[in-house]
Amino acid sequence: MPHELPDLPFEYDALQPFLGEQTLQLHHGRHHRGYVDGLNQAEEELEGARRDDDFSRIRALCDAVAFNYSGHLFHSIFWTCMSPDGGGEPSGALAEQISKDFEDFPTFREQFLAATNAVQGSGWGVLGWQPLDHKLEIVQAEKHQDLAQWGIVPVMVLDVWEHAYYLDYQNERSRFTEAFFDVINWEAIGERFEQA
Ligand code: MN3
Repeated sequence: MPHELPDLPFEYDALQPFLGEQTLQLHHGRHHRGYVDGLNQAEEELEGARRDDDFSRIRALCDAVAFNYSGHLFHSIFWTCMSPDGGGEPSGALAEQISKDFEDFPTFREQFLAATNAVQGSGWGVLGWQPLDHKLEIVQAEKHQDLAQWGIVPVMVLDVWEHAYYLDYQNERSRFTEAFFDVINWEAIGERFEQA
């Protein structure tokens, strides 16, 4: 069953001035689509490898699945982390857990921004739930999958590949990541946290 590109939960021009229409069109329609296509292709090739009993390309195929699956998953979550009606602070169970694991919301915000701004090259800032310890953790991902911590369920992700912000912010990554908090969809993130 091939993977499909999910629709954005808002129109391409809905997040202005945080992100322009062109940025979202390219990001969703080309970049995210590229990961979906790459994942489908890699899975098709794996099926062929099993059929032909030829695993000579297994290393490249495992790499392609890890990269493209993680890219598809993170983008699918990323779109739901933003809303034209977003902003403010989390509430309910998520707010309580953030206070427990990060002292308070301003400290959490500061650590998340610091970690995300410091991603080396292309990658993501990730807030995830670690079920082994029952706590929230902030981690970095390089590309889509490197530096990952096993077991973590991503709850909130922020894309800091240059394609995510360059048209609107040029090289000012930290201006983009701070503005992300103006459109952040705490309701959807809170629901994902409770599911995790
Ligand atoms: Mn991206």
